[in-house]
Amino acid sequence: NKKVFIFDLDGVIVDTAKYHFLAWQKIAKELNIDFTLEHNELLKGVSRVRSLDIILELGNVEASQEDKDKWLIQKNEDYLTYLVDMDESEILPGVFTILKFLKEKNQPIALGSASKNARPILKKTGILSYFNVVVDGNDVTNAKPDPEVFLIAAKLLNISPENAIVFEDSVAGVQAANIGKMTSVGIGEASILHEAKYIFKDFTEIDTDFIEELIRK
Ligand code: G16
Ligand code: MG
Repeated sequence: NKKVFIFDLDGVIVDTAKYHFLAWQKIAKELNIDFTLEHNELLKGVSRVRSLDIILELGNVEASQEDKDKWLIQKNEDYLTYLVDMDESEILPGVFTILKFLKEKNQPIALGSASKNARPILKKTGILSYFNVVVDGNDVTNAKPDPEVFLIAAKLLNISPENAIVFEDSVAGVQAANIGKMTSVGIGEASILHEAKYIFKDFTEIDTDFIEELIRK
């Protein structure tokens, strides 16, 4: 059975969460909202629009659509300034090894991210060519834990969801994979990602035997 290996972006391939955090923190400061690294966990895997709503809820701030739109633009413009200097060195440890192994084995590779900035990030880090399809925040209407983003990726490659393996660092993303009847592989803390079928701290803990086993299954 042909498989597809679907990668989330932020927290799996690159650590852009730190840049999202810095950009959101500026908005929060302006609004006098206390926004900590701990709060930032709530935004992982969550869309830009929903992220702003979560921050406003934290500060009990009600805002007009006009203001929200302004902050969303401001946040993204600031976020983009952090991406300017991004290069291959920001690919998280162990990721290249697995991508190369999958390519050697002729396995389809997909990106399934909530971000609308996914393509420029893949280009800047030099790994866009590894991906057979890229499905991101521009292509979906329903955010994770809705499985839409992963289902579209599998469908584009003509592979049934049961034959899709999803690497995710967020709870919502793991749930999305499970709801979509895909094999979920959590990347991060076992205590947080316990709903995942398999869990690894990072890609350096995944060996090629494990990947081979997933291919054969
Ligand atoms: C990423 C991040 C989220 C971010 C979202 C939207 O998702 O984890 O924190 O809010 O993208 O990003 P943007 O503002 O660039 O559209 P993922 O799915 O790659 O982990
Ligand atoms: Mg993520």
